[in-house]
Amino acid sequence: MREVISLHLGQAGVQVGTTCWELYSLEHGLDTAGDLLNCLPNKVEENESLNTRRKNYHEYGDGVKKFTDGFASFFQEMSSGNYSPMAMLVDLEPTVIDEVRTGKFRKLYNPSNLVTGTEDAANNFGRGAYTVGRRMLDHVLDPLRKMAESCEKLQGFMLYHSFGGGTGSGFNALLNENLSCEYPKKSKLGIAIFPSPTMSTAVVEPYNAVLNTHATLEHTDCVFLADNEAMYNICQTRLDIDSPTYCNLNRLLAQTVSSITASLRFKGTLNADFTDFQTNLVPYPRIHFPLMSYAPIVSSKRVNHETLCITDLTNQCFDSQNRLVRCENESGRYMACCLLYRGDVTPKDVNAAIAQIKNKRNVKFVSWSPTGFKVGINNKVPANVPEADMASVQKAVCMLCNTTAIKEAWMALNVKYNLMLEKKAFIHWYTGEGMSEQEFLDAMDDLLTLEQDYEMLSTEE
Ligand SMILES: Nc1nc2c(ncn2[C@@H]2O[C@H](COP(=O)(O)OP(=O)(O)OP(=O)(O)O)[C@@H](O)[C@H]2O)c(=O)[nH]1
Ligand SMILES: [Mg+2]
Repeated sequence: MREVISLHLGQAGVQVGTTCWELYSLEHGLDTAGDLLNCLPNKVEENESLNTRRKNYHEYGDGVKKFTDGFASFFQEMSSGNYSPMAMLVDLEPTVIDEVRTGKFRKLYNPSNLVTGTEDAANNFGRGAYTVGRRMLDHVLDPLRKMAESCEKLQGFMLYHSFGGGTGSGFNALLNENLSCEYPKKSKLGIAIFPSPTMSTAVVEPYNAVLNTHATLEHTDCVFLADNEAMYNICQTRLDIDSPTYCNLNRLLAQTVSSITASLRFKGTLNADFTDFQTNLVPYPRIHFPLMSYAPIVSSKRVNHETLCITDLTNQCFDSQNRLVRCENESGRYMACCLLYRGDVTPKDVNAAIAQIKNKRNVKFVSWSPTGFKVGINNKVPANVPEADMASVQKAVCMLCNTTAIKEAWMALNVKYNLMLEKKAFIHWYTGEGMSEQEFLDAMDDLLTLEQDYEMLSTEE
């Protein structure tokens, strides 16, 4: 068994995370308290009885119960016989996690894995990484160590967080550094909310995002990016939601993340594991920020008017409208591309779809990675929460692509950062928490280099 520990940091990390776990519970047939339900959500699986499922999950050898299914890489069995997410929810302030403690899924989570402090990082990387965050660190590392020790063979960590929040940026940086020390061989994958080009909840988001990226660039292996503006637009235009809320955005993101983790949670014909993602998606250690796309994104109202064949779904993933990060740079070049299919999908259909993509003029790969496709197929049909915005479908695809088009997003971020830094605006909040101006300058240089790296990769013949 190869376990994955999920770490959900700050408001965005926790809220995106709990939305993912709601979906995972449904996919694996668990109720809100983590008890195995009698039936799975999808009709095709109705004939799989509870006993068969228990048997599939467990194997009794020498009187010892062992898991045989990927399910156990994400869920842990409790002494009550119920299952609990192998996850920690962490926030420097209590209100967001208190909602989990009192909400519908309060029995799902192990209370010792819900960690809160008393004052948040106030949108300040410095508070998250140095002052307030540091005081909180041991309260997180202790239960984490316990969880890690209970693993048969820990595969790595998934960190969910925003780039813009003080906890999401600063505490993420601090934790990354500590994880690298304590678990140097374990992979770290991120699911991060990137600051949107025009929507923002705090003026200092660019500072936090750049400081976080600088601090974690050498610690983290791969970070999948989503931005709220892109997801907001998708919800409005594709799912007919007039004023999307975080809940709507998080459901869209959770569905995508679920496709990424499906290959880790379920057996499959062509599965991709943690190392596969990295090997295929990260050509150079620093160039580790793939974009996510998903298809089909369609409301129940419209689903009957759509063709959902594999070729169409694959094509939709290459449409910038289906990307969870806004960057429409058509001159961008693909360096690597993972296509993760779910449901009723055959390798033959996939090969045909990819052959067609290769002939498309607007899908350009860099010359040194001409056919970089990695394919995953998982037969589990996507599930849907009862009040979902998206229609229930029998197949779906998530694309993770490392494209130079992302340099646009970094450029926009760097411009905002540099403008504020030139005027030394808001810097006193950070120096007040013990940070030096030099750290701001180092971060600026590092991110400019990153931008140039992407630029170079996109023009290289
Ligand atoms: N998609 C999504 N984005 C969120 C959510 N909550 C906050 N954000 C975004 O996250 C950024 C702000 O960071 P938060 O996660 O709220 O901050 P935090 O990590 O709790 O840090 P502090 O509150 O400063 O301690 C902004 O860009 C918000 O738009 C959420 O539930 N979903
Ligand atoms: Mg917060």
